[in-house]
Amino acid sequence: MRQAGRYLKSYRKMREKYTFLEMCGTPELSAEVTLQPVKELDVDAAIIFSDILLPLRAMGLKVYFTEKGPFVFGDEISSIDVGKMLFTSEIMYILKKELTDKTLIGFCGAPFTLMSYIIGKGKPDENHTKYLMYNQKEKFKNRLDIITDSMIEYLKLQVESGADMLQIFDTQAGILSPSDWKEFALPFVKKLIIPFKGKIPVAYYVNGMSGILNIVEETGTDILSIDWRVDIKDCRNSDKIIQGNLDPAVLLAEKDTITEKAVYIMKTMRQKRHIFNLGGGILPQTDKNKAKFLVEMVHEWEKEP
Ligand code: 1CP
Repeated sequence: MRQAGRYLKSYRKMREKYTFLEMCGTPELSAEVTLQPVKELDVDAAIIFSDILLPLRAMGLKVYFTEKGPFVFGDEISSIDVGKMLFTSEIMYILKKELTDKTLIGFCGAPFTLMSYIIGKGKPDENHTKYLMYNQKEKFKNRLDIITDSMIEYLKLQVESGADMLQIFDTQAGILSPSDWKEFALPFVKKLIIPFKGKIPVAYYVNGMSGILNIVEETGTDILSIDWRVDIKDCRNSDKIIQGNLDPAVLLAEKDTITEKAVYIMKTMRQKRHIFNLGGGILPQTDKNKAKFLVEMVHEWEKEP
């Protein structure tokens, strides 16, 4: 989850010189930022420095990142021109050379989440999204189809360029009722995952969906990445690999609290297939030393029989 970003001094220093888009679009810079948390924290995986909204620029939309957050303009979306995303390949080629014993994670936004960002012009608007979902159902689903097919192309590009694992972020799907999730999220996520089944591990990240963990299993994902609102013990019997789910805010606490909360997760998932991770993006005010402390503790714990 958002390993790079604003909590690292090295990142903030680079951000003084370049805009976020410059950093994402310049392979050498993006690769350098991707590597910062790997070098500084010794995490086991690197997620490429980009954003779920970036490929929308190759789909006929305008996307900007400002102090106030992202902005997305334009209503008509078209299928992705993957040629415009080739800088992503270049980033991955650079990273593959550097990351010999670490997993390289490629990613994209899930169709419903991207749709919410498009409708909200960069800031998801729950009610307006649902209004269009109910009142312009066919158009809504057509657009979800275009997004799904485009993200398949974009993920394929990342796999061809060396991704070891894929993560699909469905940060907004938690606003849906279980039946709406089944209609407006599930079929598209399923379709998105199918081309990669058995070829490369796919993680599906859900946020705020504790009530429907069982149906989320239907996506066909290999790894279910969960937020911190779920008690991880409720996932112990899942047939998926579980990824998560420490509350990122725990890293603002003292070390004994960090230890207590992390150990609960590790003890609960002992003997299970589990990837330790935060349940959401790391907070900008996080002290790097505490993040490092957590990584070291998890590594120590893994060594125990
Ligand atoms: O420096 C800055 O001002 C830019 C801040 C920033 C960063 C560091 C944004 C804008 N995006 C990112 C990078 C990013 N975003 C990565 C790359 C890996 C990394 O940094 O380590 C990834 C995987 C994302 C994914 C992303 N972007 C999600 C899904 C995951 C999640 O956090 O829920 C979402 C919803 C976004 C949208 C987005 N991008 C940026 C902002 C400010 C937002 C709005 C939502 C938010 O604040 O999280």
